[in-house]
Amino acid sequence: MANVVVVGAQWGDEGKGKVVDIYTEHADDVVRFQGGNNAGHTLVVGEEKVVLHLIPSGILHEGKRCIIGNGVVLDPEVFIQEITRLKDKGRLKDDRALLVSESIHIIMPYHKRIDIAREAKSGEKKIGTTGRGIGPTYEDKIGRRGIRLMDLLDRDVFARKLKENLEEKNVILEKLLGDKPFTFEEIYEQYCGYADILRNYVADTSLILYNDSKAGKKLLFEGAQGTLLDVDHGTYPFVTSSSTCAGGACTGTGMSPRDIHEIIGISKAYVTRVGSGPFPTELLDADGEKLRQVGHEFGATTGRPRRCGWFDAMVVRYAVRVNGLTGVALTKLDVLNDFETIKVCTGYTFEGKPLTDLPANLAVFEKCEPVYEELPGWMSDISGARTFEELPEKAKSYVKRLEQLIGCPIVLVSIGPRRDQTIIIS
Ligand code: 2SA
Ligand code: MG
Repeated sequence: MANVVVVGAQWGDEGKGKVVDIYTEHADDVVRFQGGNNAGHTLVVGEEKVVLHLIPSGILHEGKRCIIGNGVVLDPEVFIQEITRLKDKGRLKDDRALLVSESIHIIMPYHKRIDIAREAKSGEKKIGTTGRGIGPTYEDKIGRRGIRLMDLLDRDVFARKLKENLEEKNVILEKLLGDKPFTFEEIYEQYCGYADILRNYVADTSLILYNDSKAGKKLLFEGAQGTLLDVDHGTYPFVTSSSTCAGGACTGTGMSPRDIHEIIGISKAYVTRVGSGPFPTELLDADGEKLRQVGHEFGATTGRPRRCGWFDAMVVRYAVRVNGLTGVALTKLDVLNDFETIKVCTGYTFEGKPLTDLPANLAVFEKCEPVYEELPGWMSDISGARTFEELPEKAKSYVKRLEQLIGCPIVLVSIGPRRDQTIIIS
């Protein structure tokens, strides 16, 4: 295995954390390339449960280098909380095991306030954001007025940029959103304090990755959210504001596409989504509630109940295409243990006509009807299986059918939260 990108193949929360944790054993550097603390990776290491929002989960393995690339947006307060918690637990003994790009954009208090105020004002049309200031921070990045880590580390540059930004942000907050403005002082001193801690982690991460890769080290790129939440390729506007697809691993780190060798998509054996937007296979009945309860489908970041539905092969087939997936890891198969019949969406119809590919137009997507195929459930506990052969015939048939429908090999099946509850197929 060489350099690997792991991305979500659905709407996020596919169980990437666990799969990344497994792949980490073969990697030297673990890298995040987009998103921020809107992500939430829950990991179970032995008896210990660890939730990480910003720091790559590779940090739980000694001797790995963890990198937060330029494509991420960083909330210094959350970053400092996470390192403090890790250190309290005896982890992150060497500060240089964690490096942050000097070009990373910083989430400011006004970004969070604008995110929350805009959502509150949007009523029916709200996106259902995590309220972490992610969108407004990326807006400033693309609008060329963002504050990067290198700016924050220079007190004069930071003062100038903060003043310029506040002039505009306070107008937005007060006049447009009816919210409280910020004073320069309340942010400046606090953020200069954060800068003193961040200084220990800053690096030219693009150069480090290049040199590591050239030296034969293995890099693992850890995506957050999922393909259908990509700002370009997702269900816009019900998306996050970053490039969640495999291409984001290059723009978000400075690595060349030629240095990526494997792209693994993570997909649940069913589908979940948090926030608003189309979801053709959503179940609003007892089956949906059963998936939520059995699968513990509540957001790791906000605790919100996730919307649940049957596996949608249209969605994952699309993820195979736009990411160029070389393999799919299928997670949470065990959540389906107790269903007599399992439905799988093989295609959609729109106004009675069949569709073979996902519609780009949201108005069409919203009106798509799923076409289902029914498969028999295995009605037994599979969490003890350790090889594909040990799975019940009906569970094997389910996995094989999904593989056919998505047109990509399923290389791993996860049947429980623990590391050992994983079947590696190839
Ligand atoms: P934002 O905050 O601007 O990124 O929100 C925009 C949309 O993106 C969705 N989104 C997510 N969907 C699933 N999982 C996410 N991360 C957390 C987790 C979610 C949580 O990993 O558990 O705890 O609630 C995530 N992050 C963003 C969001 O719901 C909006 O639809
Ligand atoms: Mg998650």
